[in-house]
Amino acid sequence: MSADCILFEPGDGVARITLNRPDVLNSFDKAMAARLIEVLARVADDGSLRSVYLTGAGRAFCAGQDLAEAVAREGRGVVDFAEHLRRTYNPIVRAIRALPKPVVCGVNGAAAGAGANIALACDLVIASADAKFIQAFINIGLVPDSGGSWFLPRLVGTARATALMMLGQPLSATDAAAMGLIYKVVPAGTLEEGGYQVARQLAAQPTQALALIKKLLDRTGQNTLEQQLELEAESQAAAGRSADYAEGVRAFLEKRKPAFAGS
Ligand code: T3D
Repeated sequence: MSADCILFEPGDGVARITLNRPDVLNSFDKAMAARLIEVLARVADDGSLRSVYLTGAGRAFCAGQDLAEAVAREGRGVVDFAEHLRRTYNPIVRAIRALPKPVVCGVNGAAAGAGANIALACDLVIASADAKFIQAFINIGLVPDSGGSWFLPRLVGTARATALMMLGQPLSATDAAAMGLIYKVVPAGTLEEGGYQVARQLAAQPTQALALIKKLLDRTGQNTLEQQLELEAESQAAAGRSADYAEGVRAFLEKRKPAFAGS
């Protein structure tokens, strides 16, 4: 497996992960999917890494499944799409959602198919003004995967999700932000300031509280108000036991900036 298909650059408490197959718009082959799963597991285990910045090399974020590899698979006569998803995209989406650290996706260009939905699985999506989002599956006779049919209706409502999934047309970053699909758009060429710097800021914030917020957001769609109130109570109890809470309050009373250690 070529390690270079995913660049992993830790620094400033941020795990910078770059999808790196620019010649094919960072589309996923089996090796890149496996390497991303491996790198996400490493980030989960490393307490010094307190946020993730996921982006793409070159002019695109990710064009989804490598269609040349998909055709080669068919040529070998073993086309088990379900098994392919279970071994590649599903573990990636699960790893992003289960990571107890915020994941910022810096969408630097086209995000299509599984590439679009892996972006939507991240906690904060920040896109360059020249980026676009495409539920490209229908254009080749497939259905959305990588959590798209779960994330899209929750983010933009059923009417818009239906149109995006059924029509398969590109959605500009500006329109994506306007309809609440992503957090925000930054001018082309400024993702480093607008995207990476957000990941850097998050890496200096109270990591445990951020992980608890992520869990609260993940549960809110399924929970009743009663259940969510109880989860908030339990989460606050956990946050209140953290060293970062003690530091936050001490810093406030001492009128200084808090230095959160992430513990
Ligand atoms: O198979 C399974 O197991 C099921 C899983 C499915 C998951 C999925 O993600 S299905 C969806 C797969 N993705 C797509 O259908 C998107 C295909 N790509 C595009 O529609 C366009 O490339 C874009 C809209 C993303 C960008 O268009 P554009 O005009 O900016 O670039 P381009 O010229 O189309 O692409 C540039 C190169 O990248 C080109 O190669 P070349 O001609 O320079 O040698 C193109 O073939 C290559 N490329 C782009 N996307 C893919 C790809 N090569 C392989 N797989 C791709 N997905």
